[in-house]
Amino acid sequence: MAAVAVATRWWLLLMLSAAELGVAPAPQPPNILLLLMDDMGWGDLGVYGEPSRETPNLDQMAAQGMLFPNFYTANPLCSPSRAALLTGRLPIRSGFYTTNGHARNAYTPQEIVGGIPDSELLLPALLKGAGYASKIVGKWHLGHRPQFHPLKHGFDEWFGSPNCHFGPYDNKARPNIPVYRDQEMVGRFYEEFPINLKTGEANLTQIYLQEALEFIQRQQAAHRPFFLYWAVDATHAPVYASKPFLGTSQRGRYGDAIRELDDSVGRILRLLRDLGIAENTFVFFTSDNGAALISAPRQGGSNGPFLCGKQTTFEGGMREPAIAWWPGHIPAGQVSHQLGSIMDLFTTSLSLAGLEPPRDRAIDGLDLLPAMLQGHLTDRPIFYYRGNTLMAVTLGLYKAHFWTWTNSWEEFKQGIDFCPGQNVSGVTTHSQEEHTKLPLIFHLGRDPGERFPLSIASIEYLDALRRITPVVQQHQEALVPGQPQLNVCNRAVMEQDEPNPCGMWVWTGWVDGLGCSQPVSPAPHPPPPNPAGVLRMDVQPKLLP
Ligand SMILES: [Ca+2]
Repeated sequence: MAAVAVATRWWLLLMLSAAELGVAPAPQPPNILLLLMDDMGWGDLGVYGEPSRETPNLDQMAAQGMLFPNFYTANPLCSPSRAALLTGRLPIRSGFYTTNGHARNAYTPQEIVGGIPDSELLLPALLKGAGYASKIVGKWHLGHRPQFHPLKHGFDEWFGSPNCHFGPYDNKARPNIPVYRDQEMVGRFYEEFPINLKTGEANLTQIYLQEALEFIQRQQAAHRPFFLYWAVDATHAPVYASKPFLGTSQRGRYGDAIRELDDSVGRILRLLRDLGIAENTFVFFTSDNGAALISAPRQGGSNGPFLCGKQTTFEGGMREPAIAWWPGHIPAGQVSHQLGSIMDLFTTSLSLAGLEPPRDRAIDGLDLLPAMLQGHLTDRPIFYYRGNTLMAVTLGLYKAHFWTWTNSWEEFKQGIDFCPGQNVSGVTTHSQEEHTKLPLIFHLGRDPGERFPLSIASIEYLDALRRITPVVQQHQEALVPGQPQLNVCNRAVMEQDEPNPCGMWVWTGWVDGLGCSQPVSPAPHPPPPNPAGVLRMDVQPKLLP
């Protein structure tokens, strides 16, 4: 990998040559700014048709750049999606999945033992090879234990949190979520970083904005290329906004959060222009998974015409808003119908830096620069996973479901609904339905809402199946799953100020409405001895088969 990096550091060679000759250095590679929203849906932006028209800055960003209406995440949940963005690899390759249940989503709650493996190469670590300074602002979600933190995986700076802003907790059985500056914990949500659940007021987006602006200014002054990963979470329930934005949206509190994020993006882009570095800064805006309809409409967004939302592998869970902006390079006001993936941001960023992706592993991301700069379209499949189960694939306009499932009847009866108002018989099923022999196939052009499966007796179905089958076979035959990282929970790994006197606990149940490995009840006292210090969650999830 290092050899590849050296060989392709064209701009660095130019700079060195220029220095030897005593002339002005060649231009730097472009700065890279990835704006990742949390649970924001495809239909939440004015430019995507949201009727309230409350995202003027994002709409303008699209008008000055390129819109990708067919852009996908790699998993309908935060942690695996973010792992995919930073590694360029499907979560099943990087180990960001669980095998505790079939087709089971998993993320990194406070008691997760695993995290991003050292063997994974993350984008900031690779960009370092091209001289980039890297910062993450906001939510990490790739493991909260120290060995998994951003600064151990290539970032130079971090301001934010390893977990979601759930809470408040009692700080006894469960601590509030910590907030870090680099390696140092500087406070916790609901304490030093308050979130008022009653009013929805929190200043976090403003803090994250200032962190971004300050970093950009500092790197520009140092004439150093930068990678800024702005991973804000105001649109993840509990949604929040700062006082000036509260009550300003026609959409309620979720809209307030969107309006503040939109305003922040506008301020970031304005700063790039004011500093004269807009033409040397590539900016990409997207979201980590579809809107959480389980929280809608008060605390969740819109997936536009698409079916269901977060947690599902229907379009509403996986298709994301996406805008590329690079004045002077990406032509303004364009729409690309390239099937894009969040994993492409990895490969595209390396390409921008003059680097090639690692060759010692499978990389799923494509370089989107040909699509952005020359309008080239590349045929590629989009794979939809839950856990280690391949649920569906899209090729061209055809989407084939090998498994359909939303959530269990048990959850559904408790009022947990990933597809409110969108029941499609035989499609939004509450038992896991296998279609591996004869997949349910939809034409997303005629039927973006996945309501009308093609007849299996039709020529169109057979033609689509003939195209899809070899692509899936090739993918599955070549696939080498990573060691699953999200199988094991242990309460003792939570970030307490004091060592946890309870020691190890075996947890026997799950709350899975959030898709997390959330233990709910301790085993009978006393906990069994566990000299290894790690307990395996070998109990099948209570609510998900
Ligand atoms: Ca999310």
